[in-house]
Amino acid sequence: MLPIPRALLLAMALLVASGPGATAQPLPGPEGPVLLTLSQPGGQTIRLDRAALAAFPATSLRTTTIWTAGPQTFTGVTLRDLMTRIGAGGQALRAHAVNDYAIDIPWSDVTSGTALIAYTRNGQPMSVRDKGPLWLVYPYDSDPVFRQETHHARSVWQLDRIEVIP
Ligand SMILES: Nc1nc2c(c(=O)[nH]1)N[C@H]1C(S)=C(S)[C@@H](COP(=O)(O)O)O[C@H]1N2
Ligand SMILES: [Mo]
Repeated sequence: MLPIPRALLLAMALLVASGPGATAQPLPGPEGPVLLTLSQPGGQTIRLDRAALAAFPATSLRTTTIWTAGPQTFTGVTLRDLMTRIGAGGQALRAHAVNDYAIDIPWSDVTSGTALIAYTRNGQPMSVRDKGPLWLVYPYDSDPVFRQETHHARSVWQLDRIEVIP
């Protein structure tokens, strides 16, 4: 067998790594408590701790909600940024909460970038008692559509698991 130069092997490995699934790169495993588990049919199950969530592009959203008093600043990662990063696609997402509440979120809420997985509210991490540590929120003040029952039902607090529905 002919020896293959190391540099060529490295170049080949890089090509594979940046190939067609360039957005679906492996994420580092969790070191802290897992806040969110993502599962996709036929794909890997991804467990994200706070550090992994904070490593995604952060989005902030200022809005009032029916559950809080006065304008709130939520910071987190949009479903769009998260799904793009893991290379996931489907019809919907099924979002589960620690209390076994679950609801389907149509993919249009992913692509629109309006659904935010918030990990802080007014700059502070949210306790489970305070609807955390993750709360799926929408820009309620920006459009009456977000102030209807449909989007209230999608506003899952104590979010802990998301399943991609193909
Ligand atoms: N974790 C969790 N999030 C949830 C729910 C729930 O039971 N658990 N109910 C949803 C529904 S159906 C609606 S309409 C609103 C209800 O908010 P309310 O209980 O303040 O009326 O929250 C949504 N988010
Ligand atoms: Mo509801």
